[in-house]
Amino acid sequence: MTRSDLNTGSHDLPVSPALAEFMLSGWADGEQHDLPADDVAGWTGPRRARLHARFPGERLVIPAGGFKPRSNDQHYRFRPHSAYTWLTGDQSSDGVLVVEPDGEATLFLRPRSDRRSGEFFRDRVYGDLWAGRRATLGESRRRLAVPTRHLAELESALSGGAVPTRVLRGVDPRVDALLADAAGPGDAEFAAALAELRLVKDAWEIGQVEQAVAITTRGFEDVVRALPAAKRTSERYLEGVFWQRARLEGNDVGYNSIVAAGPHAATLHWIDNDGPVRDGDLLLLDAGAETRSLYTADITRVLPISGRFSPLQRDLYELCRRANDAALECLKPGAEWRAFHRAAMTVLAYGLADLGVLPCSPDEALAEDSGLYRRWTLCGSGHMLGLDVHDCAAARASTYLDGRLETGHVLTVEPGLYFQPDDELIPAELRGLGMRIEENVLITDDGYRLLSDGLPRQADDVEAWMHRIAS
Ligand SMILES: [Mn+2]
Repeated sequence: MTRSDLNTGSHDLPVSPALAEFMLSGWADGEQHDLPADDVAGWTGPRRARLHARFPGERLVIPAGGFKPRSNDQHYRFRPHSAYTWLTGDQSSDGVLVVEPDGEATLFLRPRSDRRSGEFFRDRVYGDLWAGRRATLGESRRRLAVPTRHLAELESALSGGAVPTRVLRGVDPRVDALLADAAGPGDAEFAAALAELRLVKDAWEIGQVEQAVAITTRGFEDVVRALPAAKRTSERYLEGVFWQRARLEGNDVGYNSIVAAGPHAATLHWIDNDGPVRDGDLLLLDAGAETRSLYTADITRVLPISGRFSPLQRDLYELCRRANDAALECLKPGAEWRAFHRAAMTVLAYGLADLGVLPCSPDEALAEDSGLYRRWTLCGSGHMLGLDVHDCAAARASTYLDGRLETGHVLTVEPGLYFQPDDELIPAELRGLGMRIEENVLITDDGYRLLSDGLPRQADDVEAWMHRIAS
C-alpha cells in the first residue's frame, strides 16, 4: 500500500495551493457591531449570581457540549446542555462558562474563524461555508452581555494555582479531560445544584413555557386536521405534521412525539409511530414543541379518531379526567410533591375496582405494601417541565420527589391507565386501551394556573373541538 492509498476519509477533491491562496482574500468584514442584547441577557446575570452564591470562593465550569455523532461523518443537530443555556442564553456548540471564585463570569467560545485561515471553506463541521456563520466573540459579548474569550484560551485560563473547582461533568469530554485532576465528590453536588436552581422558574422562563404550550396547541389542531390523510397512511403522517409546526414556530420537538393509535397507546413511550390510524380507535398524542429559546411543553390528549368516543372509551376517558381533576386540586405552594399523585391514584384505583379488574379492594391495592393497581397505571403522575421535558432530573429527592411545591414550579399532571393487549386478567374489551390527559401547570401563590387550557379536557369538549377544527 502506498502512502497516497492511505489518504482516506473524505470525498472532497484536493485543494491546489493556488486555490487555497485565492480563497483567503476578497471577503467583506461582516462583523455586526450594532447587535442589541438578547432579551434573556437581562436574566442570566442574576442566575449566575445565584449559582456563585451557592459555591462562593470556587471556580465553576459549565460546558455546552459538542456535536454528537449520528453515524459515520454525520452529527445530530446540536442542542446545548440546559444548564449552560440557562446561565448564558447561548446555544452555540463547544462553549464553556467559567464563573471565577469572585463571581466574575467569562464565556469561552468557538467563534467564527477569520478568513485569513482556511477553516471557513475547509472545515465541514465548523466552517462558515459548510455550517453557516457562527458569531464572533464581539457579537456574542454584545448579545449575551457577558465577557467572551476564545475557546483556545480555556486551558491556560484554568491552569495556574490550586483554585477549588467544580465541573459539570459528562457534557464535554475535552473539559472533563482538561480538569481530570479536579474531579471529586463536589461535582455530583454541583450537578444537583444546577438542577435545583432551575426548579423555580423566573418570569421570563414562564413566558417561554407559555409560548411552547401555544405552539404545541396549534400543533395538536394541525394533527386533528390531518387525521383524514393519516387514515390513508400511518401514525407517521401525524408525527410529521406536529414536527412541522414545532420547527416552523419553535426550535424542534422537545422530545420524540408519541403518536399512538389503537393498542399502541398502552405503550408508554411509543415512538415508532408506524401503525395504522383507524376509525373506531383512539389516538393518544403526547407531544411538545420546544421554543427557539429551548423551553418545551409536554401535553397529552386522547382523541377518538372517528370524532366520537364509544361509550366504553368515554367512560375510561372521563375516569382519567376525574383523576386529573383530583390531582390538580392538590396543587398549591407547600403541598407535598407526592400528594397530587396519591390523589390521582386513589381515583384510578376505585375506578379499576368499578371496572372489576382489581383482585382486591381499592384500599388494599392502594396500601404501601401492595400497589397492585399499578399494573394498569405504570408510572408517576407528573414531572417538572422547562428547558428539559423531564426538567431538573438531577435534583436531589429532598428537593423534588420528597419535597414540596413552590410558587414558580412548572410541572405536568398526567395520570393514565394502560391496558396491555395481552393482559388476560382484564375483560377483552379493555385490552389495548391506553388513556392519559397531560396538563402543563404553573404553581402560583394561591394555587395553580393551567397553562395548557387552550386544549379541551372533557370528553364532550374534545369531540366538539375536533368537530370545529375538522369542519
Ligand atoms: Mn410528560
